[in-house]
Amino acid sequence: MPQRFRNKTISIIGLGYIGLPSAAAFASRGIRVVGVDVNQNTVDTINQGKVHIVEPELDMVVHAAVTEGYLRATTIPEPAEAFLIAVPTPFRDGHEPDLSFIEAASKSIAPVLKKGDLVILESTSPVGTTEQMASWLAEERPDLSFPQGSGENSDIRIAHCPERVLPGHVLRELVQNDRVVGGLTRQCSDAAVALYKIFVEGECIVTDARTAEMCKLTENASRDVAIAFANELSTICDKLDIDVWELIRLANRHPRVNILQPGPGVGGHCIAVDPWFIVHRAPSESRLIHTARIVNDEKPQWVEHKVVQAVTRVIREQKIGEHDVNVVCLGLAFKADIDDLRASPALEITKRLAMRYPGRVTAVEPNIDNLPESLSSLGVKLKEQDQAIEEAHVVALLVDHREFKDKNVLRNKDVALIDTRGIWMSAPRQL
Ligand code: SAJ
Repeated sequence: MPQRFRNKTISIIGLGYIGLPSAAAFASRGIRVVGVDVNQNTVDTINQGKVHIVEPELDMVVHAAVTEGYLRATTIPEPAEAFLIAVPTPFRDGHEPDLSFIEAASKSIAPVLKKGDLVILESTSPVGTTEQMASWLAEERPDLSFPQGSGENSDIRIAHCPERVLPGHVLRELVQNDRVVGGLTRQCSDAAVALYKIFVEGECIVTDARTAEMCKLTENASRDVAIAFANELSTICDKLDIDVWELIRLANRHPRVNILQPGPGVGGHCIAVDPWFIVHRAPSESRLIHTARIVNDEKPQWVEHKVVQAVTRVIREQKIGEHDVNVVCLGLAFKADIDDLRASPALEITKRLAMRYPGRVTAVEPNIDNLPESLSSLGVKLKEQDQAIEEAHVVALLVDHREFKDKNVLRNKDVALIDTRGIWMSAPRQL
């Protein structure tokens, strides 16, 4: 372990999908960690050695860290030598970045800051936010000096180091991924690198704070644009009666082509959000990034339209009433093999269909036990795959969960299929 943080305390502000795994990673290396969260339930759960989020192996690591006394949670910040801010950065109406959580977190740690401390912003942030955070801290603590005023001689070191981990693989990626570290000065970066080296095995690459902010936004915007290309291809191919999955497989045989997979839209709290932070700061220049957001955001509506067409066809061909048609949505999560329904296109499509066909929509989601209120209140039922398919007239395959990939239960069944993930290509009817 680097000498600099031996026997020191690290405080993580925000114990969510990034903060809690990071806290656990430091604590599991024998570092004293104080986790801070505004939610008392979260704090109580962690102090009992339990977790409030689903992430493979996190429960074990947190349990060990708490039992061995390295990790403790609280609602009120305490003095520490390094503070790591990992709070949400959503957007408001009009896709304007909402920095209020970062502002509140900065102001909450300001009273306990002391000379020599390091503050790192991990939250994905629009360009300029680290400098903004430094100003908030300086306003609260005029008795301390900060890099924006005192350069390398400042009392407090400040850096941005965006998280880049993939949900479902967080503990492994936290350790193995390279980290981009952008200090407000070189010594700020060096202090941050020394901190991350406690558990990061990937390379810590130093740049300035603005480039580090833009780097994270660029990574997610790049993926969003690539997915938008695949989604656009899927609607073009539908119109031209071409199998988009075969097309992409063939095009990807070219040594310099690597097209991603179409889906029902882009979900989660990262890829569908972060590109807007670029668009907001440089609207006239971000034409491609902006358009990709629109293409991906409109895909759920397109899928809904395909389901409606299928229902109409079934009614006509099977001579049944609209009130007798059973629509089954396979998958609700925002991507495969997770239980996270946040900002999920599959959830949005299921809701839209439930409003259109009240009482006729069934959901299958192997990773949850109960439907969210937003669906149960619309009369959606949650069923096992086999039973739901047995009663189905129209099936919308929305998430490529392993349970669906493993077993194509539609074989030999006369149902209309809208396969948004292209995993049941041999199904009897492809719309
Ligand atoms: N998706 C497709 N087609 C694809 C790939 C993804 O439709 O070919 C969809 C998924 O189904 C999902 C959405 O995109 O709805 C996002 O999923 P994802 O797996 O691409 O990304 P996230 O949101 O789980 O995590 C991303 C990652 N960023 C990149 O891969 C550049 C992760 O490394 C980041 O740390 C994370 O965002 C974050 O926190 O910003």
